Amino acid sequence: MLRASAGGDEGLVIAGSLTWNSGAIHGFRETEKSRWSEASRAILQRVQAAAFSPGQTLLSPVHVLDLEPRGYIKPHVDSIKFCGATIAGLSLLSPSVMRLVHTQEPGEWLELLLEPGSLYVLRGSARYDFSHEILRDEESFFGARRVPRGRRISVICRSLPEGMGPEEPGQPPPAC
Ligand SMILES: O=C(O)CCC(=O)C(=O)O
Repeated sequence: MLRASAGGDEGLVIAGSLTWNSGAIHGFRETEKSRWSEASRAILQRVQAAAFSPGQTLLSPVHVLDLEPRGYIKPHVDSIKFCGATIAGLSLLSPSVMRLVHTQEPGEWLELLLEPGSLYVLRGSARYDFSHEILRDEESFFGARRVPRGRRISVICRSLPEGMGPEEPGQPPPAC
């Protein structure tokens, strides 16, 4: 895990990668954030209520990924060592296209148009049997519709891997 910070807990930081998706992401900065303003915390609570069941424990802190306009994410399945059964991502700023491809049946695929402010949830088969990726600008089409890529920020909540002890069960991230 490569870590460096600018601006302490508030800063977006590194040009490296956190452990669960090492090498998959290009043209990005990222950070893990555990302290949020009250307004942001209220949004995170809505995300968590929509995406996770009450019994699930969330990984804390929350992953924030800042993709530059030319940045992209190669197909990958998040490691079960670092991520549990649910991944929920809030997309901000630029629209983008997420493609899911079945890892055993590459002919089985689908694409999601991620508008700013939209939430996607990967669980069940989508979480474990399909890779996910964010298309680079040149390939960024949703059907026939061109989806030009600008800077995109995503806020990603994950459940804890099964068998890992809860850090703060059921608790949303603390406010700043
Ligand atoms: O930016 C996103 O919404 C997806 C991030 C992702 O693929 C990951 O962190 O595994």
